[in-house]
Amino acid sequence: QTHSLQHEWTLWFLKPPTQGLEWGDLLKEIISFKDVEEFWGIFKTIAKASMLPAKSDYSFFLKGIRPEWEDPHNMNGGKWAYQSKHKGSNLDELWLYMVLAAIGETLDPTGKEVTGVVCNMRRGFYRIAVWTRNCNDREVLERIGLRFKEILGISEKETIEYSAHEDSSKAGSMRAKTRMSL
Ligand code: M7G
Repeated sequence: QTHSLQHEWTLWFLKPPTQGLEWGDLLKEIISFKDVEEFWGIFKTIAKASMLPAKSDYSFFLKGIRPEWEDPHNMNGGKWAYQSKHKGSNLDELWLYMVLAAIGETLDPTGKEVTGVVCNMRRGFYRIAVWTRNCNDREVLERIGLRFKEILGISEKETIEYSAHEDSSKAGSMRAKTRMSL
């Protein structure tokens, strides 16, 4: 017996940059799944996020949506992001909670906003993000942001920040202005 998910999801991997390759060439579609058992089969065999080389990403997105700003389902949207130092963190656990919340669809009370979740491994830090289709409905975004904090157990002292993909694509991810924080 299998336990179906509400939607089919796809795992993506972004390889660290190689000379001569563009961002889009580094992005690899790995595998899709539509039930809980298939998900566990995949998750337990892939490398833990904390073991990935710097500058690589894992993403889980609804099947048919690429983890890119340019995808029509993402282009008007943005992301809630939580960034933390790698050292001493429980990154692997937090990433698993995030993925389970995405595929179990417990992150998004509207059931329509979330397109996927991303884990960026960077030198000395990581970033976990939830991507949304729209970036203007502050009430909806706030609800998703609060769930995000709750799922990751983010303390009062730490904040998450929302940025629009449009701003990231113009200014670069690190410099995109923060539209909301929680
Ligand atoms: P990042 O991975 O969001 O954050 O973007 P980082 O600065 O912490 O590494 C890093 C760079 O990757 C961007 O400045 C872009 O050059 C490229 N990049 C990232 N994303 C998510 C996209 C995307 O969706 N589309 C394109 N074309 N480039 C991207």
